[in-house]
Amino acid sequence: MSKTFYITTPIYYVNDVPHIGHAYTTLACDVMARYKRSRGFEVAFLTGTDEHGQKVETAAKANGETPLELADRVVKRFQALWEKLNCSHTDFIRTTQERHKHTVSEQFKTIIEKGDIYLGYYEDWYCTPCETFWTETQLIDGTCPDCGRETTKLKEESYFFKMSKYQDQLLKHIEENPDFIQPKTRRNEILSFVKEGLRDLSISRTSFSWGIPVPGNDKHVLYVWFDALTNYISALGYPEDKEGKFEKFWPAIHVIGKDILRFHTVYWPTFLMAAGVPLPKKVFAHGWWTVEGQKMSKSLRNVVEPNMLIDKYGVDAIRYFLLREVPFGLDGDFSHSALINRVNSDLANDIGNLVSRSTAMLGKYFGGKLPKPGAATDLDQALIDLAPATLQKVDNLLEEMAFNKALMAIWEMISAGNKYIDDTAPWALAKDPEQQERLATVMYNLLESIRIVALLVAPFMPDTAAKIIEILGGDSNNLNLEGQDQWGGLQPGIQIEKAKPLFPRIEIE
Ligand code: ME8
Repeated sequence: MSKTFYITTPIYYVNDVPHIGHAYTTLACDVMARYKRSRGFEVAFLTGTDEHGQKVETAAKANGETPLELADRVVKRFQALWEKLNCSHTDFIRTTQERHKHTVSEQFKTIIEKGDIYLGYYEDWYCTPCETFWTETQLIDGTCPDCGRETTKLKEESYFFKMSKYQDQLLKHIEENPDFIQPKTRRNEILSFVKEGLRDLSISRTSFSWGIPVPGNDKHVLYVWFDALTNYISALGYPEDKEGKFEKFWPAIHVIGKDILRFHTVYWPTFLMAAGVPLPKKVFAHGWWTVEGQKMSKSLRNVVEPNMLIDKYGVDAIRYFLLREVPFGLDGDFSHSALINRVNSDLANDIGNLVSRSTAMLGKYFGGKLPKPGAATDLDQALIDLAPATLQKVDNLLEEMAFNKALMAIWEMISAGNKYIDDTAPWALAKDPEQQERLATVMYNLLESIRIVALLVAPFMPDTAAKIIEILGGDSNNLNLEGQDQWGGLQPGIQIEKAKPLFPRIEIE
């Protein structure tokens, strides 16, 4: 049976332009997608845009354009950023696409035919920016408990989804599948939310029109979350599944920010239960980035613009920093000084120096021709054994999406390489004619450990990995671990050029 892997980002609202938070989620998914490919999986990696709803309608009106004009304009910015960030998604879904609208309508029809959707009246406090209804008791001083903004009382005819009916089934699922919601703190949060009791959910609106019409009653448009969440299966061609993608890839792993946890772990699973669709494998909610200690917001004018960062520091530096700096799942703070420190110490110093020192010495002592290694001493064996141990560690850590720990494990191998140089002192061996075989062994081991490091960092820093593999005379189009992760991949006799610095040091302005 072929190994498959399906990972998704949230679909981003088009009323905002992409910022570092969006880039973070997409990047995390990209690393997982690349890693799984590297391990021989067939990967579906989905991202896209959420284009319906009152927020988008309002933003478009304010700009004097139609909602679709706004969406068409902003979607390009997301697509361009993902390209610039080197994201390897296999599909990009827009909720205004026919394929999506079709699946959403079918999903509604299935659930209403089952008797789990009914028509009623809705009266509650509505927060337009969050597209969420709140009960009187949930409000904080009359404002939205999530964003603190004004809410308004709305009464409208609405279709309701019988979410309450699925409370026990959902609770059971979460309890029986400890990995379903990650990290653990988020799981506990949702467990207590569900235990408090689920209300039926209003899933249609009559107060605006920018959305997917309710099948059979076009006075109503579907609630934006009923619409948006369905993207994860509409992209696979559900329900007809003409191309067999649903059969092949579902269920997915959803990566989201902590802000949209409830939608993904309560609403979405209960919709799926009602429709008779298996639940996602896992929902991982990561933390939020603040900027220099403050919440990112347009009004504070501190929104970190990823394009600018990539232009200034390079794409791999950004990719590395975002996943190395903060444990995935916790909140983190973005600052230029932290970024510069990481680039200078981890990239310019650690990995950069390892590659440039090693290739320079090979040039100096062997004219760049990789020698054949002799017998391994204990010191050599320790470096050689570190490779399978690190590979195993990284496999396990990435299974848990512990990106920062996986990078730390790789960096232990990089540090071991640098220490190996200091311990073996090739410059001293070079002076001693009796030590030429020893020097050959040292040089071979060093370069071979760099080859494995390059394959390990490839999902995080694909350009850098490709550069290193090219320097080592390999095929930079094949950065797969599968079939290449055994010690001894470099063939003695190949010619290796001295590497140019991979990451120039950044001087602090
Ligand atoms: O919620 N730090 O879209 P959205 C980290 N359309 N991540 C952040 C962040 C920050 N400061 N700010 C945003 C929506 N994010 C819906 C999703 S899915 C069916 C529908 C990331 O454009 C994080 O992943 O508001 C968050 O979940 C997402 O952007 C919200 O994007």
